[in-house]
Amino acid sequence: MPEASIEYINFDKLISESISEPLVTHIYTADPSAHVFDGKIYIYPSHDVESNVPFDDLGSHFAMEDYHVISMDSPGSKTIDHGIALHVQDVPWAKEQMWAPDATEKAGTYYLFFPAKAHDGIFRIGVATSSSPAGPFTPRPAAIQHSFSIDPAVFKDEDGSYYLYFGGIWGGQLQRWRAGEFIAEGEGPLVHLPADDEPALCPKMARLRDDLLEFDEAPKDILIIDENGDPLLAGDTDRRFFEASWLHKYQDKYYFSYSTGDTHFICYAIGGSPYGPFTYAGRILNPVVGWTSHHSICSFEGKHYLFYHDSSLSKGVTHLRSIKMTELEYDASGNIKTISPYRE
Ligand code: FUB
Repeated sequence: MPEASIEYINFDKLISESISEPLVTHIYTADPSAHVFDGKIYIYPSHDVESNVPFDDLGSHFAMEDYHVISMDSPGSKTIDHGIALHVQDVPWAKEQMWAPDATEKAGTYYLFFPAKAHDGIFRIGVATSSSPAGPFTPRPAAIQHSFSIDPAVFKDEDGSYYLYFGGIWGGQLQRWRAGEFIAEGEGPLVHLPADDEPALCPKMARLRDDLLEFDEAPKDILIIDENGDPLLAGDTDRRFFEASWLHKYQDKYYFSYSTGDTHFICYAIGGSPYGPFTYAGRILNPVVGWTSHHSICSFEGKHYLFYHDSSLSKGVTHLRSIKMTELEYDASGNIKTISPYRE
């Protein structure tokens, strides 16, 4: 496990071998969701903090309380921290654990989608709005109806439809929703997971209502299939979905990308519709220092960028991460070239 192997890593060497630097160093940030608004890059990350909560497989040590928005005029330029954009204390339905957010824009209003644990201990997804991409954001009084689990990612299609992708297993609680309602009993993240030879749990998606404040349909499974058309199995931990959904379009195809969690890859799958199915296509990012891996993909002036995080700045502390970016390339067939985050 990464925690146990930390003592064997030479962090100074690793930092010098990183292909990119942290985008901000005055705070810890993670889970970067990047978009271009008004010609600038806006990044919506988690804001990592020291929690003194012991490490566990539910991610209880990720005890974040607020969000900051980071912007930059262009890749490589100075980053600006716009301060607190939303705090858990201002969200009536949320109790704790402000995990990976995302944002979008419609008709001059900016929408921040974020997961948090509600007062009953169940993860839900909320929306907050602002007239500025930098916030501050005003939260809705209640979470999105019928929302659950974590890691919302919003995708605007060319026809003007908006879709929300979400879900995460283990601490993200997706395994507790297998029967369509939350299974409260059973401690630990592994209790309700499928067996290794059963289909893996699917990420979820739903089209958003015109006002982007609620789902317009019941959340659906996103099927990730292998080269034979069969669903990836739960035991296929190098390829199956764990958390950190992202959707982008390239050359008229839909690319669904995600983290494999306990095997630490960012992978992707390609489909012909925002609803999938998506055929597994390969790895985008090899493992980073730290347990989690989370990303987004954003284009700026004709180039494509991978936004990701690692724990090299904190010298391996799992819950103290730093956002980074690097160029992402496609080959002539539309496959993404795998990125290694440290030079060999
Ligand atoms: O930042 C908390 C959680 O860690 C995110 O929701 C996951 O995607 C993982 O990065």
